[in-house]
Amino acid sequence: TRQIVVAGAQLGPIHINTPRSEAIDRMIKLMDDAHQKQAKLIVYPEIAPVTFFPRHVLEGDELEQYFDREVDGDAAKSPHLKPLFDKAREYKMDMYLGYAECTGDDHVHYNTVVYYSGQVDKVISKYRKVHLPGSFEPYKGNDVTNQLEKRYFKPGDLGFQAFRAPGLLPDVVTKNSGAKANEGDTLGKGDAIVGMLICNDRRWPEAWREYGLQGVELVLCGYNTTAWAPELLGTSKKTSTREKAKEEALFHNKLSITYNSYANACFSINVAKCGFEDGRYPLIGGSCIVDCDGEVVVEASTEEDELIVAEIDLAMCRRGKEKVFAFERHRRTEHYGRIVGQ
Ligand code: CDT
Repeated sequence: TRQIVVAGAQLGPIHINTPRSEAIDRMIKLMDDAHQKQAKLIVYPEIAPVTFFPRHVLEGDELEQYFDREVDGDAAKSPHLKPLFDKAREYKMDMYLGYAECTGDDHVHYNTVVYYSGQVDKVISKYRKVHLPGSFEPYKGNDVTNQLEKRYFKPGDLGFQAFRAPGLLPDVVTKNSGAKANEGDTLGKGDAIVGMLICNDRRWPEAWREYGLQGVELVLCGYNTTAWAPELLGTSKKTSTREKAKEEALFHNKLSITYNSYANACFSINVAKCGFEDGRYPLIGGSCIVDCDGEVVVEASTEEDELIVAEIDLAMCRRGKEKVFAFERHRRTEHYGRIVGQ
């Protein structure tokens, strides 16, 4: 077996005026809980410690306050995030941490996540969101919900690089799931192959398949998904009320993560920031850990801070990777040209 306890740290609303330190305290409380439950990995939502600011029209310092420079646990570079790294180091816990990134000299903005390995005490991977939803120009009207990610971020430029999380699995592990992160790569005994997505990416099978083709065993994805924004989502007879629109948003979340986990024979940990931010903007919950057969193993039941935990066995991925989704035997790439614009 390749068993491991993993956790998703769903966050309830973070308002414009929620102090950053208060949000970090809440995140640490969830990490304490994860540690008590023996979790080796914790996944936080997209742009975790602040309100989902792309819904607002912002400029200058009002906008820049939400961005962090280099996030690697160094106090000088990202002081308010340091307590999370300190705690993860103490607990030897791996961490997926989403934040809004502003690069060094050229000041490019990305919607970013880093993977910190508590085993080697280092940020070992970074991913920048590729699929940015919404619009560049704000929607018109007084009571609209904007999603200005195309305005505030550049599309990610790092692609979908699966990576090996060293020593994430216990030492007793003897056999991997048949997965390889790269051509010719052999897994260390305790390594797991991990891929990272951010929110809207989870709706795109191409993103998952990029990881699937690298033998991914565990996909991590944080999200902020509006439950009601007709300007963004469009309307239909089925989504005429706020209640129905939210039901549909939850359904599409689950549809995306369950099918793509199945079709790539991998587990996934999907984590929301949710509830009503500023008492006005509803975000869906529905954080889930999904297994490699597409089944939900555990699901959040609130729209508040809530830890979901599961013991999963990455060896289960082997069946899908060797049978139904043995890509090298069954894919017919000669017919897939349109997908990459050939
Ligand atoms: N943050 C983010 O990417 N949100 C989008 C909003 C809905 S667009 C269908 C999402 O995909 O959840």
